[in-house]
Formats: sequence, C-alpha cells, structure tokens
Amino acid sequence: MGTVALDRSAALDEVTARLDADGYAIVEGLIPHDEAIAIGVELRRLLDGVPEGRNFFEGFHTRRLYAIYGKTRILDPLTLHPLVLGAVEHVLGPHFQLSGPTGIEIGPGEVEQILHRDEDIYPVPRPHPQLVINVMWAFDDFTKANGATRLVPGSQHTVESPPPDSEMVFAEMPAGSVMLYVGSLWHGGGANTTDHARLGAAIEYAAGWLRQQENHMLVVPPDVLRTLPKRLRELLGCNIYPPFVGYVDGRHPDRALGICDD
Ligand SMILES: O=C(O)CCC(=O)C(=O)O
Repeated sequence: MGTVALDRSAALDEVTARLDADGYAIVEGLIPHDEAIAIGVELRRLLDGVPEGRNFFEGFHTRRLYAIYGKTRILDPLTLHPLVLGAVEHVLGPHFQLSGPTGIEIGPGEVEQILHRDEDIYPVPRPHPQLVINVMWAFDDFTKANGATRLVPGSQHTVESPPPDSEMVFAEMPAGSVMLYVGSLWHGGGANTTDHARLGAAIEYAAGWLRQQENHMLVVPPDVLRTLPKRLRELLGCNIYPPFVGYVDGRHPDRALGICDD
C-alpha cells in the first residue's frame, strides 16, 4: 500500500476527506520547491550548533529546532497557510492554537522512531474529539530511505496500539509538500539509511483549551508579539478560549500588550 497524495490545486474538502478517512493527508508541492529549499537553508543556519537528540524519542542522530517563533519569521506564512488553517479548523473546531512546533532534521544513521500518537501527552480519557493535528512541511525530498514519516493509515480510529503486522506507509513527498496528520494517528519518524539529512518542520496545533506543549509566551518576547499579524499572535497564545480561558488580569492578552482596549 502506498500513500495517497493530492496536488497543490486540492480543495479543502479533498484534504479533509483524506484526513477523515486515513488520518493523514499529503498535498504535494504546496509551496514551490525553490522556496522550500531556501527555508531549509535558514532552518539549518539556526540548527547549526544544536546538538542531536537527548533520548530515544528525540533520536540520537536527529536535531530538533524548538522555540521557532522566537528565532525566525521564516515559517510564519506556512503557519498561516489558508489551506492548512482550514483543515486544522475542520479537525479541531474554530478555537485552536500552536502547540509544539518543531524543526526535525533526521540525520544519517538515525533509526526508526517508536510509533506514537501526538495526543498522548494529554491525559484525556477516550473516546474524545481530536485534540491535536500536526502539519509536517518538507524542506528536503522525503523518501523511505532518508527518514520519511511512517504512518499507520486508519489507526486514528483504534484505541489500542496497532498490531505489529499493521500496514504502514511512508510519507514520501518532494520538498515543498505538506503532510497533515491527526493527533490520534499512530506514526513515527523513519530510519535514515542515506548519507544526507532529511529536514522538515512539524507545525503542531492543539485545541484552544489545552496547555500548549511549548510555552510561546516565554519564547516570543512582547516587543516581537506586538509586531506579528493578529492571527499568528492568537495562535501563539494571545487569545481567549471562550468564555475566558487565557485572560491576563481579567482581560484579553492583547490589552496587556498595549495593542487593544478589549
Ligand atoms: O520527523 C518525523 O517524521 C516525525 C517525528 C515525530 O513524529 C515526532 O518526533 O513526534
């Protein structure tokens, strides 16, 4: 079994149909290849000096870029991509935020990451609505050999971990493509048997009432928050989950930033 990929002209309902059925959706070439390579150059500049992972989950031959929105503006447009935000809203409803966005460079010699569900960091009894969706942007061509993400299609419907003989697919896609996958889908990074690293950014979104995986309010200083587009500021946490989760001194966070009088 291979993956099903849509092309860049895909409509939102085609993407959400794939997410609902398989738990993931790939849109090939959503941004131009050259643009993806240029973003990769900037992320690798930021990864320079970042050590490889500290444990089996992070990967001992994998480098991760955390605190992205405090370090670069290069992923802002992708984070706000209308097709992505439409699909995120379909999965999480209207109130969502960024959770743990991470640049992930799987280096040569990396082994398969354990299969896991991104939502498992939250101790919420099942069944429950989707809590998380992750959006993996490719800045290199993702191949089975260089560590393309492994997915168990349809496993978002099962509570137990998938049996060892479950059908697995590899999210092979050219640089500039994007793969969305719901937080209940079993997946993991692939092994890299090549001599080149594979770089992507997993931009993770979560329901607006959850604690964000990374604390963006300490990552992005107020002076920078004030300069960001409102929608990005909201996604970083300057927002209210109705009726009043997330207030500062009883008011909208933008008021604390001196941006509005709400
Ligand atoms: O890099 C990948 O392909 C996936 C990594 C992943 O699932 C994770 O680190 O949680």
